[in-house]
Amino acid sequence: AGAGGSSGDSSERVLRVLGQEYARDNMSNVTPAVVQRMDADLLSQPSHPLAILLRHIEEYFQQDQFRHFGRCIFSSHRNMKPVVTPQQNFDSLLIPQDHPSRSPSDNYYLNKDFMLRAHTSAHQSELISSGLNAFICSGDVYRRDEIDRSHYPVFHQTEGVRLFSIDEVNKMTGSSVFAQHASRSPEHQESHTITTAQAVGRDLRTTLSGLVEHLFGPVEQRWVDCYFPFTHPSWELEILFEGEWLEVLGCGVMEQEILDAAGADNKVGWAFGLGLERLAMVLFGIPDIRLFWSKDPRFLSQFKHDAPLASIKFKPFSKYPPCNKDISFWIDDDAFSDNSFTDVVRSVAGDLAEHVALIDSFTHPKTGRRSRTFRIVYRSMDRTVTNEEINEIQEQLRKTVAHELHVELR
Ligand code: FA5
Ligand code: MG
Repeated sequence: AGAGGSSGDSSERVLRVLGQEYARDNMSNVTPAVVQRMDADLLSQPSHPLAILLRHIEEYFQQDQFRHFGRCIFSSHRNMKPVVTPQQNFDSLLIPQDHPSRSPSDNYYLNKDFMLRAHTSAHQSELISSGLNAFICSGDVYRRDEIDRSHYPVFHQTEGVRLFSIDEVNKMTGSSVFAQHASRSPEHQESHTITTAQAVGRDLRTTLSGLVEHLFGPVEQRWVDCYFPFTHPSWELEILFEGEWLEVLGCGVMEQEILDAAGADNKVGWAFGLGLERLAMVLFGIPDIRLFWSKDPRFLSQFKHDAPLASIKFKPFSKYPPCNKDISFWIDDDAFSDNSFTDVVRSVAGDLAEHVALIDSFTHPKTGRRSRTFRIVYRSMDRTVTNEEINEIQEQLRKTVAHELHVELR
């Protein structure tokens, strides 16, 4: 079954993804349900809410404040291929060899050499190497994850990068850019002076607060210190929405080592990555992430490509009743991960699976076998499901789980 994966029909020796063939190996864990989503190209459908949001983001970066003698500073990229190498997704970003984010239980690998990008940061290095100083880069990203209203194995990100030359930083700070023999502190990297790090960080936060205001109008925001292997210092931006603080993006001052390796050793820069679904859910009041994949006209007709942003508010259609089913099993395979189970649920139940909750988990004190009980909430977005059809799906799920994940049903 590969690395805890449910690889669909794993008797096929090659995987076909976007017209290319990839030889399967023991890292392959991409599922047909995910590959099928790769043609959707939601960002290119003019009236899709994600496309509307992205257009407004792109529009912000074309405003006068981001022009130099009338020319846009930021170029916009939407066509970078989602199949990348682990080198692009991890190594180029200084993510250590043993970092947990590389695990096959969190990522979709085509084989040991290729994977579906887990973030748009995978393209930072190549775009900088190509000579760009400022860009945004948007596309679909893929992660093996839990199933609930805000998680889907495919979502979309926009990456932003801006580099500054030594002259530009000098103009902002009036002092030198690079530090000699300094050590890293919470405020700056070893090769940056503190004034450089502060000026770049300030420009980053001003740019992003401006973006949020461009999209939302006045809204309460706060910056939270955080950690990424590819930026330092790093922050997350949270916005207050209906009484709750929501994380919408991660960002920071780019690690100089990344710029050096990409041939921009005489520049400093910032980068950010934001989740388009999260922003769109908040901005338009969309309650469930599955709706972005809906073909239901009651959903799609509510979004008009030329409507002013502030006028777009989703009116949910009535919710249909859920149907809950539990499944319990003993695990006999060390490679089992909870995400390998949720992948099987996605493959068998498709978008009828609204939520998967781990409701019980224990290890038998004598045999050492692990046990899991999951509750699956089935619900359709556009009709009432019958107990009969869900029983059939649940039966299929039990068979597939037993067969592919090497578990013993209880
Ligand atoms: C990253 O992906 C970093 N690459 C962001 C970054 C870029 C940091 C450049 C610094 C410099 P993170 O995993 O936190 O970080 O995801 C970034 C954003 O994507 C989150 O803030 C959130 O808005 C969105 N996001 C993350 N996971 C999901 C998910 N499962 N479903 C929907 N949106 C998600
Ligand atoms: Mg995060």
